[in-house]
Amino acid sequence: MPLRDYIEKAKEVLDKNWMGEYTVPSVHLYPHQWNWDSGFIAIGYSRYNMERAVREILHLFEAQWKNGMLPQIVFNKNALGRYFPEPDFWRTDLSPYAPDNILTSGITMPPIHGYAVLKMYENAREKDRLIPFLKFIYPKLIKLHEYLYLERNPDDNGLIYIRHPWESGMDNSPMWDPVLERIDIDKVDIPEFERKDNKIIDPEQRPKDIDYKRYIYLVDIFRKNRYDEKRIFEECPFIVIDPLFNSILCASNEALVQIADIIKEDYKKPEEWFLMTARAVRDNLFSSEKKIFFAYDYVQKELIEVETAAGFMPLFGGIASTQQALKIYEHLDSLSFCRLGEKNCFAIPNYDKRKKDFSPHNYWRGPVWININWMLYQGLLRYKFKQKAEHLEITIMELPMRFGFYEYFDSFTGKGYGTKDFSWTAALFIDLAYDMYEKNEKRWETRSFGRDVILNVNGEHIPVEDIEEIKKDFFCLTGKIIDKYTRNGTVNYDAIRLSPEYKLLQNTVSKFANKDILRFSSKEEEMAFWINLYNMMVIDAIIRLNIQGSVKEIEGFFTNIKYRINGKDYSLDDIREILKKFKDKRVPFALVKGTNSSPPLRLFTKRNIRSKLDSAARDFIRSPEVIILPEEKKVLISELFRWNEDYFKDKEEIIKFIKRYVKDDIKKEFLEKEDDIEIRYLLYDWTLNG
Ligand code: 2M8
Repeated sequence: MPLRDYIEKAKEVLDKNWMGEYTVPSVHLYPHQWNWDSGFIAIGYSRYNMERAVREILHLFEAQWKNGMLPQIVFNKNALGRYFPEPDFWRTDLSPYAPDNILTSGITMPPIHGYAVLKMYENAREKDRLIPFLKFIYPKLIKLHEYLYLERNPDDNGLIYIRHPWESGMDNSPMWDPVLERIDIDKVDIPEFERKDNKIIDPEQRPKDIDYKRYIYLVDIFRKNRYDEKRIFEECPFIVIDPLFNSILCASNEALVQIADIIKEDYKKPEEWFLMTARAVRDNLFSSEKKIFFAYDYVQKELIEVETAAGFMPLFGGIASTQQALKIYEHLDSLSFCRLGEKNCFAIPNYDKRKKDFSPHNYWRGPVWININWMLYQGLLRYKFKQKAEHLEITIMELPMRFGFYEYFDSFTGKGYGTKDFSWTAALFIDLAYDMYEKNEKRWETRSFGRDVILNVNGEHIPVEDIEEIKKDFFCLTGKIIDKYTRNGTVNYDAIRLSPEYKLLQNTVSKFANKDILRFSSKEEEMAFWINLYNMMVIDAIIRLNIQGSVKEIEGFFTNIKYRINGKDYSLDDIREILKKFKDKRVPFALVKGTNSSPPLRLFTKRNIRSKLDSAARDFIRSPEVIILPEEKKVLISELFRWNEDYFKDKEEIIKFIKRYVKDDIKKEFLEKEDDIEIRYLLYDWTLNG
């Protein structure tokens, strides 16, 4: 299905959740308007329906409290009774600040709105038409931030606290465990209540009852104190400084500076706020040893040393110093949070997946969330971690494409959890998909040589040498380069460029130009030679042509870039043609194209070729490039299959081949028995694998 059709599907989700003035996160589970959800949703709308984006934000700000607080939930009076807790429980009417005639909860959420409004402006085709909206909303955004800096900034240093896990948006994050566990539910009074969420969604995927008891205990403190911030601050056991909340605040402060500039307002205030909070987060929440930012428990006066995705969010807020960014990147791109090229690992899970209490399916305790990944994607771009950013971009688009617009996803299998048809998943998918459309053509600035480029001819006189020796050198250097400079599918092109092995390899391949090296003692040797040659030629071309982002930068990469062998020139496509004569379906999975979607590099020799081809095919079939979904009667596969029609003539051949390498019994049985399987192709990630 083309990308355009998925965009339509995402729009259908938003249409379904659109209530006329705002969008609910999900009709069944969350039937009201939510604070930060609306920010993300407005970003999605601004790509194709600016009027809705504007109305979404306006409706939320109509419910802004008189003290500036923007509530977590704006309740729909006609949908009461389906969610817990609702206004009868919150009793915000006890506060002098609650808005008149509008029902809300009594807490706030991460202030993404300044950032979202700027994005709307950036996405607007007719920018001038958005100016009145910017002028109207700007003072309200300032008022929201003012509330945070006045009421939630106890040390006056810009570190803003939250007073409920729901305010973090990451409700049952393991980050909050140590703080919540101090509330001894047997010793405190907890009002009676009845949950609704776990009747709609499998309780295994939701917070536990004990969590809810503590959530409710906190709400009870708020209402008893009539939402008076000072009194709550004295009594509340949950006062924490969250790196996610503060990073989002910084991103919005920065956006407010820009908005002020656009509408010609003074931007001193948001600028000062940005600098103050950024500095305080840098100085107080960073752990150089653990390579991450932590939350701070204001009551215990200590860092909460629990590693979650929130700890990378200072990339999004533009807070991290360059050194801090490099440090946290090491942690972000590691086995704890899915490393580039790691098998069966999607995007960035919300919690360190190597921890014992990591859960792949429970809410904020492990699964992948699209909004968090979307913000991390922006942060990675900002700090120029380009390869990871582009890989993340594709993965977070693929999750909903492959599995549906779910609330959260399993980072090992990609399966969707929580509610279906979730608004911010759809909205942020739209945002990325529109970007992808715009970028696709001009994604990589292409260069064309308009002629063949022969890589291995440098005009030097090559002395006569034994052909077998040359070939031996070639195999040996290929092995060394793969061993030393590649790891889990990632190639360190810069290190290869400077390495002695690469110099020798260049020298060796230049000897091919006028030597008859195409004489082989066996079919195995010939196959291994061509496969290695293909893979090394890709590396050589990437380095010599100084390719930065993708082989797509070079027009005719596969047809015009060539090696000369004994006077005849061979392009990568020519080599692929030659390899076809062996009629071995595993070959396409041994060839590397220098992309993130390529299989990892391997050395092939006449001795190991049979087993290596087998492991290449097996690893590919068991990687995220092939997804088998028995419940949906679908198999999602890499475009590689489509490009190798000579090997795979029809669906039956593809299925038969995949079946050979599938481990899981249920999937195997499905492939054997089901005759109505739908094949779909995945996005191919052309980003350079290095
Ligand atoms: C979830 O939180 C609400 C409470 O705010 C809930 O569990 O009932 C969180 O995922 C939160 O981040 C999100 O804004 C909200 C609505 O999507 O649901």
